[in-house]
Amino acid sequence: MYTMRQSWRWYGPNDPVPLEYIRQAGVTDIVHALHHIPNGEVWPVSEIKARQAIVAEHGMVWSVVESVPVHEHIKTREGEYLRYIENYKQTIRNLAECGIHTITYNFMPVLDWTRTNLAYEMPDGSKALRFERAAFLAFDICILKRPGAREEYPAKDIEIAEKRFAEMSPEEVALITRNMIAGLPGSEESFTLENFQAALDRYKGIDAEQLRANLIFFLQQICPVCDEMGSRMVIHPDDPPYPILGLPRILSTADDFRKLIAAVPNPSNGLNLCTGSFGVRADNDCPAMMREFGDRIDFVHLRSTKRDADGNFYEANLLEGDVPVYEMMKAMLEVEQKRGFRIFLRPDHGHQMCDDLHRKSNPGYSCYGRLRSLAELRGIEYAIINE
Ligand code: DNO
Repeated sequence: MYTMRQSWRWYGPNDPVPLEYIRQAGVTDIVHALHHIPNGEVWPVSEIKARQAIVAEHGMVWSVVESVPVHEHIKTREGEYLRYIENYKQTIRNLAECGIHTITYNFMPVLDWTRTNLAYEMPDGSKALRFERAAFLAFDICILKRPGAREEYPAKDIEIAEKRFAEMSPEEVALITRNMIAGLPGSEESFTLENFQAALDRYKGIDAEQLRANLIFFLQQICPVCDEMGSRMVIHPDDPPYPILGLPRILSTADDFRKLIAAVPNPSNGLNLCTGSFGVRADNDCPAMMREFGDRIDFVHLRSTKRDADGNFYEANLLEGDVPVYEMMKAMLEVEQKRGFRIFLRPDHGHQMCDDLHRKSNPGYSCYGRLRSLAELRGIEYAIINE
């Protein structure tokens, strides 16, 4: 019986949740990146090995990279993109030499994942991450004052933005601005309001089809190296899964991934099925995606979001959101038995709860909150395999 490989994201020696705790969560595999290496530069073998040794001292294995960041020049195909692609290939080779073969990345322009509120209080007193559409509109239209934004949105949205903005204190304006652009953990870029607009402007001539062509070009270069090394690139979906701030997004639905594998059929072209990101759209069926793309899914982020009719969503308790977690687990286990492969599974974006509320942790990457999710996932798996 193949079972999930229980994994956990560790940000490195400064992560407030140390490896000692992670081990006690029952985890076998660590998800990690060399965050101190600037985007676009090669990860040296010596640095990879040094980190592997620290993880090994704690009785676990560094198995998945999240992420080798894709330099903005590669996404826009300008400047030094060819050099960055060569560097990326070398990093893949170096990781393979160290025995690491699963590499997560994303192709979201400018920003990685985005939330307006990092401490949304739940009825039970725990705190969740939230995307509030009105606050987001207020940021785009009234705070950033993005050129063209007023013409893009319907009048009703402009009204919502203005009303929400009028209610905001200067502190709230500063907080939302920071949450939107200062870089959530794992997103390797961070901005000020001034240079943020300049970063958006670099995408002026790039629509979704152009961005997709740039991603395909990137994969056409990288995948042959991965195939040779027995490695796999698993793309993380857009979060939230639709265009924001006038930027194109191209990995938001099953159809987006179908297009990607039609263009680059190499076996190393894979998917990181993040149920919380895809699950924000009612038209995404995560268990069906698992069954359709299972051969290419080596890594899963399991979390559940809860959306409402106004376009807001928050990160719900795992079993109380919109994602059918039990169905997902069944689909994953079926795929594993068929493939004879154990998928890496990590809990994602836990609530801040219990002692998490009194310590600093990376937003979404609390200790107890993720422990709760992992325990629930383990229980579901245990029940299914013992049926
Ligand atoms: C958020 C994460 C993302 C993810 C990247 C992958 O919590 O899931 O930041 O790591 O998009 O490249």
